[in-house]
Amino acid sequence: MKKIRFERGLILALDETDRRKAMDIVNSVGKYVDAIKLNWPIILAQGPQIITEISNHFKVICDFKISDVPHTNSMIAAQSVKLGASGLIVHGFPGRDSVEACISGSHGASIYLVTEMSNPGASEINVEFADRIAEMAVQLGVDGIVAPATRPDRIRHLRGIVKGISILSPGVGAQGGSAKSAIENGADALIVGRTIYEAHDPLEAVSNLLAEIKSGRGE
Ligand code: NUP
Repeated sequence: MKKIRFERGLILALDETDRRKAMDIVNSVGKYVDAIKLNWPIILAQGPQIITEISNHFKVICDFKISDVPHTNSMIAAQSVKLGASGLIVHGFPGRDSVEACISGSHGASIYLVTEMSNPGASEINVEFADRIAEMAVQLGVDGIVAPATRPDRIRHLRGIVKGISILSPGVGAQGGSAKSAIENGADALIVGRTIYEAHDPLEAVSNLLAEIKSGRGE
């Protein structure tokens, strides 16, 4: 399977549950982003076939934060890929065996491990073991990690651990993070939802974000 490349540095988090609105946004901004990330809200609202429908035209990352025992993880990964996913977001905290099951179940799809979540509460417990998950990501040879744009200092720190694999950063805009700062601190791509799909003009929102990403990359 062809790996997802983050040339533009932007992933649309399509958490819009209204089918028409969601498809309008996909049709207008799809070609300007590197991938479209689908999470439980749209899957539960529209059914898993939405993965297939969108993946017929664009790269899809399924953000199911897969975090079960190995056997179940492997089945979730396989079913997601069968429906059309090119990438999967997986939790690292259940341990190496559970992540390895996602890798083998996904038949070459890209795997991104969540190191630490972008919400403030992640500081309670999650931050403590994020470095170990980042180390595991490197050891297992996954394609990247998910790290918080809300804490750019943590992106920079984790970048020091995961040289050579991608960092995807959610938390820009609605959660308070800055696009430019996340990129400057080592993110390869931003995961952005509400700032795009709730915008009066989603295409304009994408174009503003792409300009910030370019500036963060020093282009
Ligand atoms: O740590 C994470 N934070 C986060 O927001 C890991 C994630 N996968 N996400 C997802 O990114 C979240 O579930 C949502 O789909 C998207 C961010 O959306 P928004 O805050 O830009 O609307």
